[in-house]
Amino acid sequence: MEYFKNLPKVRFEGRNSKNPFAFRCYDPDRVILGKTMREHLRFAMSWWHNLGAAGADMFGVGTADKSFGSVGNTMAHARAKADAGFEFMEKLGLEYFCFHDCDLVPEADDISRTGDRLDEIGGYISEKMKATGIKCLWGTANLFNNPRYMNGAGSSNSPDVFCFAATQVKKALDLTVRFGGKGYVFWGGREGYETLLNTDMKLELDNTARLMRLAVDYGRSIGFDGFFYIEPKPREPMKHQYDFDAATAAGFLRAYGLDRDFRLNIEANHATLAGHTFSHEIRTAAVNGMLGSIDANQGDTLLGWDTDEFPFDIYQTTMCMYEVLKAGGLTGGFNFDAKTRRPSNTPEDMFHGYILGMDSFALGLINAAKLIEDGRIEEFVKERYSGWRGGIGACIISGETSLEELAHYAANLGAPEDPGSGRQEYLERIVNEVLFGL
Ligand code: XUL
Ligand code: CO
Repeated sequence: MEYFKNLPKVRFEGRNSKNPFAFRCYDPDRVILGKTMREHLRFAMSWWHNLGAAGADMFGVGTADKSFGSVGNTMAHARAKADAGFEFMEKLGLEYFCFHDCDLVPEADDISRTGDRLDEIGGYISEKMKATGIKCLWGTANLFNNPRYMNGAGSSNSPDVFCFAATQVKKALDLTVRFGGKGYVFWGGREGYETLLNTDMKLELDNTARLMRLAVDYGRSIGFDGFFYIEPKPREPMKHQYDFDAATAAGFLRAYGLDRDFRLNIEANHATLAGHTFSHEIRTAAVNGMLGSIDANQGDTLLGWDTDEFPFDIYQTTMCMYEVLKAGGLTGGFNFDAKTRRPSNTPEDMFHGYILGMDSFALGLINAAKLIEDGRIEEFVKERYSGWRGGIGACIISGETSLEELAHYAANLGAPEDPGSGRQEYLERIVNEVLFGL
């Protein structure tokens, strides 16, 4: 059965195309800086938003029909979602998907029965993967929806709840390995707290790390050779999230000796909620040697929550790709953790969302490569720090000096050399020149 009947396979047609169901920038085979666009970008469909989210918010029920011709909360619906999902990915040329356990099947009352359902759908999806060549970018367990996680999962006050979380992680890892997935994500979900008055923060942090360590040990024992990822997020659902931002997550991973197995999955909307730019979070992950994967979306700075919009802001996609290219690429890919707006409620809108997102990142990649090839920005930064490549700067970097020696040096100088203008406006104009020929 065809689910998106009146919707065609989306192909690259170039900048002159007026066809709304064609890519104008995403040309998978085009080579940019030595790699094809498909290799640079490795786009993934998020099972939850695309096949699950019907637009419900706290003021109203869903507006989109995501039943795919069958009744919700049944295994028949789970299979219909898989069928529709693979048709969608094939039509869009998406080569990867990402999933939570609970996106794939309805949860049963008994967790072992949910596990059986996951095994069943796992077989169904594996067949489709074989038939289409579509791959799994990463898997994860939903440790935030079920009421048992109201006080956290790994960070719950209850060891029983911890064991339920462990059961879900084990099964989600089994599935990820079965799908040949190269990533496994921990997003903090309910790992955080509302008030210190009822919270043992140290125990909660230690236990969150314990769950991750157990996952690494189990994953490696069943042949998972990819990366684990933490996906930082500052707010929502808990007031204080333990994985606040990239710097916090990097410190956490080092403190608990998890940094060999983990990288970070940076999400644009989470970055802005943390009061950072998307590029800041990517750069922070990269300088910590932890840049892994990206959840590609966009927030709304006028709204204080995670709106998960399809990326549209070309400055953001450009500066994201600039950071990614300079960091040497991702271990993962670009997962569209994004959904259409509530009034965009038709199947066509699902296509428009992905076409917008994929073209926005493709253009970001093209622009970022131009910025790198232009070289003026990199050159400026290099020159700005040139003092560190010789003289006293090189001495400090080599560690062959002391505070006394530096104090003596400064006293003899009288005044430091003018550190020079930061030239922000000049650099911003270069960005505009490269983007728009301004
Ligand atoms: C929540 C979020 C999640 C993670 C996976 O804000 O981004 O969908 O990506 O659990
Ligand atoms: Co996400």
